[in-house]
Amino acid sequence: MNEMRATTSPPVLDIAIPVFNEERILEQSVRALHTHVREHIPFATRITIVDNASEDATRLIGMRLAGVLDGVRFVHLPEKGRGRALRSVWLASDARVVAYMDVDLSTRLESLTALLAPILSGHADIAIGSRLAPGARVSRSAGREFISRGYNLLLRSVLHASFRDAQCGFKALRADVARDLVPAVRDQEWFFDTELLILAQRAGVRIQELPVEWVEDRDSRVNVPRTALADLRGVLRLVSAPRSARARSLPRSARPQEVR
Ligand SMILES: Nc1nc2c(ncn2[C@@H]2O[C@H](COP(=O)(O)OP(=O)(O)O)[C@@H](O)[C@H]2O)c(=O)[nH]1
Ligand SMILES: [Mg+2]
Repeated sequence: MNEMRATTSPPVLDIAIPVFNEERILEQSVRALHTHVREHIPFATRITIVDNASEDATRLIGMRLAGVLDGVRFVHLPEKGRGRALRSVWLASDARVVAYMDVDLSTRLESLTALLAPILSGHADIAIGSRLAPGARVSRSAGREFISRGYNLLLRSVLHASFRDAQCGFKALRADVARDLVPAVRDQEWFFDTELLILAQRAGVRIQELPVEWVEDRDSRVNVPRTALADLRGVLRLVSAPRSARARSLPRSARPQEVR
């Protein structure tokens, strides 16, 4: 890991922005998030751009932004995988709450405060944006909508998922809960989110869904058929997870408490 800039005191919140070949929007998105955080988030917050093996100017832009924007750092990993990026940043973070959002800012930044509120107040351990919860307003292609609905229906029927949208790129959780759960998550790519949430649910961790306003950015890094197949394999693996793994006791950190 190559940290280009370190903040002096531990922040309360660390927001990871996973990026792969995002030279076109990286700068404007990070600047928009940086401004939003400065104006609306009343506690110390770090933004961590985390790049895996980008082949364009993402790395140069990310390093430059870390150099000029206070509280922004850049991390580079040699191997691809969005789950790998989140795992790496979250487990190494000294913040009390860790989060991530997609660089295309498909979810409105105005939702960030509402995402964090249940965690900071001690009412939830994980908060996730949801495009399929009542109240969500979503603009995306019919194909992605269909796949998303079908996939999440499968999670609810086969894995008894208590949440409606596993894959929204807008999530936050207590850092100690991340440290308990993330090492057990095997997938390092797109199934990472689903696996994390299913393990959390099985461990009795409290997950809260926030209906979001989502405007799809058609510029996507997702290979839909390949990712769908990997997701199905992941679901099968979790269905057949040994009983002992399913019955894992509540992590010490998952006990209700306020984040201070
Ligand atoms: N670090 C990292 N980020 C990735 C990787 N693949 C995709 N991303 C990022 O994950 C986020 C969501 O990707 P996107 O293509 O918008 O997904 P979609 O909205 O589901 O089509 C974006 O910020 C991407 O740059 C990867 O291998 N590593
Ligand atoms: Mg996107």
